[in-house]
Amino acid sequence: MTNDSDATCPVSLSSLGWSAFFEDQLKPHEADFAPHRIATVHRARLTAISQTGPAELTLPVHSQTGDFAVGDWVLADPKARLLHRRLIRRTVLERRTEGSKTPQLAGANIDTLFIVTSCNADFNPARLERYLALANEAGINPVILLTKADTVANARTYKQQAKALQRGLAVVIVNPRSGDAAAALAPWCGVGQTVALVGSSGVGKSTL
Ligand SMILES: Nc1nc2c(ncn2[C@@H]2O[C@H](COP(=O)(O)OP(=O)(O)OP(=O)(O)O)[C@@H](O)[C@H]2O)c(=O)[nH]1
Ligand SMILES: [Mg+2]
Repeated sequence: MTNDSDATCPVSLSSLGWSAFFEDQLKPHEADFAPHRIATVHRARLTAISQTGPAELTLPVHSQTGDFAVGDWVLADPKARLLHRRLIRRTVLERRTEGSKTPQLAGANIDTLFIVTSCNADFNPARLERYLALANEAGINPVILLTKADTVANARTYKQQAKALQRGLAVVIVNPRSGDAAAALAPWCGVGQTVALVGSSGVGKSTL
C-alpha cells in the first residue's frame, strides 16, 4: 500500500512527508486503506493529498473536522475516501487563543517552524520567545527569518538580538522578494520536509 516506486502514482508518499514513524503504525488488517495527508480543514469539509493526488475526505459518524489538523496523516478508503483513522502525530502545533479553554490545532507533523519577523517595529524579542516556546514544546525545529533587512542599516544588530534568544538558534536574513530566498531556506526545505510559517501581518510570509 505504501509502495513509493509505483509508476501509476503521481505523488510519492515520502515526498509528502511519510516516514517510518507513520509506516510503523499500520496494522496488518489496514492494508486496504491508503495514507492521506490532510491539506485543508474547513468547518464541514476535509481535503487531503494521497499517492493518487488531491481528494476530499468523508468523515465517519461521531467525528468532526475540528479533530484534525493540516498536516495530519490519516488512513482512508482509496475509493470511497471515507476516513478510517488518524495516525499518531509526530509533532503538533497548537495555538492558544485568548478566552478559549482548549488550544486550537494549528498544524501537525511539522519539521521546521519559520518564525518570520521584519527588521523594524515588528521585531519584538518577547513575542519571538513565545513563538520559540511554542516550537520547542511541540518538538519542532525553530528558525527565525528576518525580512526587510534592505530597509534598515543595522540588520546585523537584529540578527544578534535574535541569536541571543536561544543557544544554537538558526537566524537567517532573507529578502522574500529576491530570487536568493529559496536557496537561503533550502537546508530546511528538502523533499519530504514540512515547514510552517508564523509571524505578524506584513512581514513577508506570503511573499516567501
Ligand atoms: N523591501 C522589502 N519588502 C518586503 C520584504 N519582505 C516582504 N516585503 C513586502 O512586504 C509586504 C507584505 O508582505 P506579505 O508577504 O504580504 O506579508 P504577510 O506576512 O503574508 O502578511 P499577512 O498575509 O497579512 O499575514 C509585501 O509588499 C512584500 O513585497 C523585504 O525583505 N524587503
Ligand atoms: Mg500573507
